[in-house]
Amino acid sequence: MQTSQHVFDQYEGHDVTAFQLTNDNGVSATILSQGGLIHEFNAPTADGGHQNVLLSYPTTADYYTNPFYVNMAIGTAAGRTKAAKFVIDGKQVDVTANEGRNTLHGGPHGFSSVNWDGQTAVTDAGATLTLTHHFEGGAGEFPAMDVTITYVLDANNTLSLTYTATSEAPTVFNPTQHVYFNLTGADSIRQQVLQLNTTRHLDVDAEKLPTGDYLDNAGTPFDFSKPTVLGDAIDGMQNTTEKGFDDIFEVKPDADNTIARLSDPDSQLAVTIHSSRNGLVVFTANSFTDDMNLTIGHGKPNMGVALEAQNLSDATRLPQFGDITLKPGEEKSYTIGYHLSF
Ligand code: FUC
Repeated sequence: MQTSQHVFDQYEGHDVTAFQLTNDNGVSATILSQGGLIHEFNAPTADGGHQNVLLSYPTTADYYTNPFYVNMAIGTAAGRTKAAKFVIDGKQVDVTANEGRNTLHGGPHGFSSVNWDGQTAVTDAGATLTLTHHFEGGAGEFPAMDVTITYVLDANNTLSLTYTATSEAPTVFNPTQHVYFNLTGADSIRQQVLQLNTTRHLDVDAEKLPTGDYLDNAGTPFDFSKPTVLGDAIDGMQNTTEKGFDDIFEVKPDADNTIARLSDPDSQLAVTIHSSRNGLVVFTANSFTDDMNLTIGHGKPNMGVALEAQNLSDATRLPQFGDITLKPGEEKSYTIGYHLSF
């Protein structure tokens, strides 16, 4: 187990630090202080090299030219908060809209927007990075919060991210990581295979806001109950506006919190996602375009698949989705694990 760090580059006038976590099996993860984004997650290959299972960009600024939050930490509220407001205990909090009249992924000053302080360590749990940030709050912002994200790469090839927060005023806390997987570096994930622990997904309106209704997956392209070739499922979505998935699945974590597994049939590579919460957004990068210069080439639809583990979004408006509140005096933590097998 080891950790290292170096100055990755500069972004908006400050240094961006790259923190690398490596285990004894040759698995490594590189996390940037800017946006808490996971720059690379590498599996060892038979020829002594490594395979990055995420989409990556060469520079920090490149990540921010892409509007789709590539690999970034997302919070305090993943997904869409309708009409840029939420109500807790009868009190309304107004925040800033950044997608039409709604607030997407924690708004313009969310977890993805800041340069986090970082500290590495090797502990019994594994190679560890702790990112911390104090969000100031203020008018149009989510209430002030202290947030820690702990990234641990363990001896069993699991990279786990634990988001912990406290706040002085009632707020919401529903973090995720917007990782885009592509297990092979091919220019599309159509050949890769996805299985989800889910029987239903959410009905959404024209603004992609959940209506509160659930839709059955069975008998539709949303049925990932068995390992399913993504290209086949995407073909079944060609009559939708997205021509692919940008959808919120209600997931049922099993005994070890497995909610999803993405695998490549040609190699032994697979990623299993663990989360104790009830939501997973699947976004098949339908809107990636040629002007995006990723490390594996120009952007194109279905170049990666974002698998965003979270609580079902906007749950203060739709309480049947569960509890995403964070109240003064409470500390809440959520963990997402990505287990690599190869
Ligand atoms: C997912 C989608 C959104 C958006 C974002 C970057 O969360 O639901 O539509 O594209 O990713």
